[in-house]
Amino acid sequence: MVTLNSLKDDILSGQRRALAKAITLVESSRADHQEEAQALLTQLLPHTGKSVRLGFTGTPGVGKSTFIEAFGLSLTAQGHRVAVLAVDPSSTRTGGSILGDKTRMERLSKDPNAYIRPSPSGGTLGGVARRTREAMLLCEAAGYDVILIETVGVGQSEIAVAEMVDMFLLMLSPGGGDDLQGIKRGIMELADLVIINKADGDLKAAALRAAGDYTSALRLMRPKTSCWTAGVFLASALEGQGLAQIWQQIQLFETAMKDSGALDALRKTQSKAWMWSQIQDQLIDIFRARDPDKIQNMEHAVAAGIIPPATAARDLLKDFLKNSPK
Ligand SMILES: Nc1nc2c(ncn2[C@@H]2O[C@H](COP(=O)(O)OP(=O)(O)O)[C@@H](O)[C@H]2O)c(=O)[nH]1
Ligand SMILES: [Mg+2]
Repeated sequence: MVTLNSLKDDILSGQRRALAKAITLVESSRADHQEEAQALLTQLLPHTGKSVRLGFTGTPGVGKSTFIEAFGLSLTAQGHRVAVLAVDPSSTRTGGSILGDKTRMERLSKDPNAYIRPSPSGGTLGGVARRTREAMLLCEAAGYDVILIETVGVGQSEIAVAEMVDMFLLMLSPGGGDDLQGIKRGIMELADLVIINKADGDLKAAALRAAGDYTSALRLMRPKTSCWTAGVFLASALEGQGLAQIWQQIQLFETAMKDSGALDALRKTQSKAWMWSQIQDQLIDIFRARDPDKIQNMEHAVAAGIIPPATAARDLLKDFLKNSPK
């Protein structure tokens, strides 16, 4: 495949258009595109893995996009190449994703050393996460050394992002609704770093108080890894405050994780988990497509309380396996 080979070379030489084309391929649901995308990823795999992978989460409005833009600009100014991706399972082709709202990242999107890709749209969270993860690998192959992934603060997408990055950063606002009780404990436990954003103007005093509260809360939690303790840092994305300190923390984290072997172990675990989630997703797709009428009937019967769910599942599985070539 000549075209695939030249696409590969163009990506490796850092051409944005080739990168965009490859991401489009990865995002396509067409079977032949998927085939090509997987072949391309296999070829590029040796050139991936060299970036710092960062996930940002927090309730909508906390300032993730503003922060990522300011942070991204500060990194490109230091000579880094920054890719910004998103996981937003709620985004649709017409509605646009959180990052589709380009007004907030206008400056970064004009930066030749930054590449911004909105969330893939449509489909299940699993599908959106796969496409983002593969886009991340393509960005790495294209030479981006810092990957920033923004997640919308709803449901499972945070966990999906936490499972594809090295470091998970939780952004909170000083008070403003997401107080201690409002934050899901589970998300707090996933955080490697907590950022209290909007520590500026009238909110500064509240931010300082919040930092104290969250620091105490973090102390009560089990550390994710033995080589790192999550801390709380203040920032103002709007004024560009705190960015340097947070970047320093990220570097300390990466060093600690690398030196202890924890980063390598984490990425291995993530890759294996990734394979299994793909098997799960694809099996379910095949399963659903096999006998949609029977599945629908079973769903009705289960909903109507005629057949127990577990019995229906066993029945459908038995049928499926009977009709599957060994
Ligand atoms: N005062 C203040 N406002 C901010 C800061 N960061 C973001 N904002 C504002 O908060 C709003 C939401 O920001 P946005 O980045 O879209 O939040 P996201 O939904 O988490 O991506 C916008 O009006 C921003 O201007 C900050 O550091 N200080
Ligand atoms: Mg946003």
